[in-house]
Amino acid sequence: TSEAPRTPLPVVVKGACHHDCPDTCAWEVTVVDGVATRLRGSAEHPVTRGTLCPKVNRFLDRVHHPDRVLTPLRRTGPKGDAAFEPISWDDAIGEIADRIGSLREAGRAESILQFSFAGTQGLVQMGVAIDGLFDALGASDVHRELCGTTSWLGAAKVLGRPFGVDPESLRHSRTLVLWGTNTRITNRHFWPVVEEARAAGATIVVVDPVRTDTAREADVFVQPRPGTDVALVLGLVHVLDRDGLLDAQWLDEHTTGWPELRASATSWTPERTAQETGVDAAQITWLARRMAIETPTGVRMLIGPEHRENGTEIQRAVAMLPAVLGSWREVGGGLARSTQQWAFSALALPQRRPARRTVNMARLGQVLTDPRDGDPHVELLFVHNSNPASIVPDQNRVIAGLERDDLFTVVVEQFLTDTARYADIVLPATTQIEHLDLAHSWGHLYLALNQPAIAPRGEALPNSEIARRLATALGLDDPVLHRSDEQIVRDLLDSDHPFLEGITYEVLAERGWARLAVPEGLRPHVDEIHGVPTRPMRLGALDPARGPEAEGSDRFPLSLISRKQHPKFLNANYAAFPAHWPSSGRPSLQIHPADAEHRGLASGDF
Ligand SMILES: Nc1nc2c(c(=O)[nH]1)N[C@H]1C(S)=C(S)[C@@H](COP(=O)(O)OP(=O)(O)OC[C@H]3O[C@@H](n4cnc5c(=O)[nH]c(N)nc54)[C@H](O)[C@@H]3O)O[C@H]1N2
Ligand SMILES: Nc1nc2c(c(=O)[nH]1)N[C@H]1C(S)=C(S)[C@@H](COP(=O)(O)OP(=O)(O)OC[C@H]3O[C@@H](n4cnc5c(=O)[nH]c(N)nc54)[C@H](O)[C@@H]3O)O[C@H]1N2
Ligand code: SF4
Ligand SMILES: [Mo]
Repeated sequence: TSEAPRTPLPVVVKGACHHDCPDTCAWEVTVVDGVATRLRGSAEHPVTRGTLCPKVNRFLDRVHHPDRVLTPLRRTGPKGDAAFEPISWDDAIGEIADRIGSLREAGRAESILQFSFAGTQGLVQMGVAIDGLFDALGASDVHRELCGTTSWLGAAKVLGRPFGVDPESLRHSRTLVLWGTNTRITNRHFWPVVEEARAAGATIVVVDPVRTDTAREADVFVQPRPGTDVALVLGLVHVLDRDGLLDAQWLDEHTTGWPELRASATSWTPERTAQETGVDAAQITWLARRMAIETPTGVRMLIGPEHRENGTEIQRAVAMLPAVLGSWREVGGGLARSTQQWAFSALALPQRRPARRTVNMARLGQVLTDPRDGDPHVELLFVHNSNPASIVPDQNRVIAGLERDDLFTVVVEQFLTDTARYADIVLPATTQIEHLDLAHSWGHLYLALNQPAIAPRGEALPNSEIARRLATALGLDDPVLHRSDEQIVRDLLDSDHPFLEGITYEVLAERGWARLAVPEGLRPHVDEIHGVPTRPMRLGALDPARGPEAEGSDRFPLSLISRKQHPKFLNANYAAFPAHWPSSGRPSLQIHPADAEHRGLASGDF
């Protein structure tokens, strides 16, 4: 199963989308004579339901795009100019291994930094294989924390290990609040669940500072000022308490910190909350009552508000609402957030050897440009699965770092991205239909086996194979570093956790995907989850302060919302493909007419 088929008769190969997207669609690739002729969403998969999305419908064009990097490349011009010559794999691996080897010998292994994120979320190609190599080298490691960690921390402060409810269970909600998430664009395979709930009588509420595509389809749209969500939660708690809508016994048995939360909400009358948030006082009262009375009440949140200065506190506040209300008691109630905890608690993920130095990926620009930042200074940067010149904050500084003459940069990529243009060596990476992987999801409870449908194009190699070749060149012979991709997947599944009951490599290879064996109706943070303590939920005083970005601040009079708004982009992917561009053909900024007018800006200016 780990070889791509090559027969004249059409063969259907099962796989799954690699993108950092909560939907993790299961797909089927039709292959004729080694050529992929068709890609479609699995019709049987309960979340994919036979469709992919506008980003990935043309994925085969991406695989066969003339701009694919298909051989190793060595830089021949100034950094950033994308002037390269093709070289052989032996030369590329040899040169990188020499550089790594001499830094190791000089006792400067920590001046090697691997930088990667979630270009593919497949566990083998995202990290397991390459992490093993860099752990063995004792190199500096990257905290892959640009997405979801702020949100995780906020939720974890309340929930401990923040298992959310299965998003599919929200079809039973009667009140469904999509809080700071743009489902129609970012999590489109969850939308049918929303519609099922609505058809069964649910009211769909969207809480977002922007009237998004999702807000337009809601029954009720609540539009707070950016970052004022903590005040909004305080206002809701105030009404719930004032109107006697809370269950003292539930609070007593399942939570701690209610007295402190209650005290912090005392002054947040609907009127005061309205002043702070811009949401109508009557709507605040309505929402609180609705969430308490028309149950089950489900709250859906991904990561939108985590980009705010007070992002952790916002997530913490929103995570408190279902706890205060006791929504977790009912199937269809509770907080539905990233489901990653479910899969991660079950799979046999390898133990990471603690790296001696760990770099916060958001600080890459600082780390590369300031010799006093971290010791030793980074001399070798190995990028895979990421495009830091585009996705890391403080872009000018990141680029200044990538321009450093004394930095040796390797980029493993499918395309000459903004980052790859600065590389000393570019290594050609396979795409998802050219390699094997195990896909878990942060938006549902299914695992999928992605089997290679076609042979690698040109000389492209999977990240895992690159790690094995480097290990060989560096004389690292620990068998763990030389496991095949299939063996890595088998090892990941080799766990006696009950959620993996009945899920074997063979079952996945045959069916393509399987639902984690999580019992139907299991209520996280109410029921026991295999010995993981998830109770009591921790309430406490909430802090509505918004930090320096608060409105009216002299330093930051405006609040930037950098949301995901293009139906055909996925983070930095596809920006080089005109067929994926917005109709205007260039990036745009939406600004409130009042803010625009007083700066002399009008629609269409650029
Ligand atoms: N088409 C498309 N889909 C994607 C992606 C993509 O790039 N394009 N990226 C994928 C990835 S990596 C991720 S992490 C997910 C993210 O999925 P989401 O979290 O759903 O997406 P975002 O657009 O980051 O944020 C959602 C909403 O949060 C709102 N928001 C911002 N600040 C605040 C605030 O202070 N309070 C409240 N209540 N709302 C606020 C924004 O206006 C936005 O509408 O999407 C995934 N799906
Ligand atoms: N300005 C801005 N910055 C952002 C965000 C934003 O919305 N706006 N969103 C933030 C969020 S939520 C996230 S998740 C991050 C995303 O940050 P990243 O994970 O870095 O972004 P992606 O664009 O998803 O993927 C990066 C690269 O991975 C490559 N890739 C895909 N598959 C493979 C593979 O198998 N092997 C190798 N070697 N490479 C592969 C793709 O070609 C792509 O260029 O960005 C964050 N930063
Ligand atoms: S990007 Fe998301 S919605 Fe599109 S095919 Fe991949 S997993 Fe599905
Ligand atoms: Mo993300």
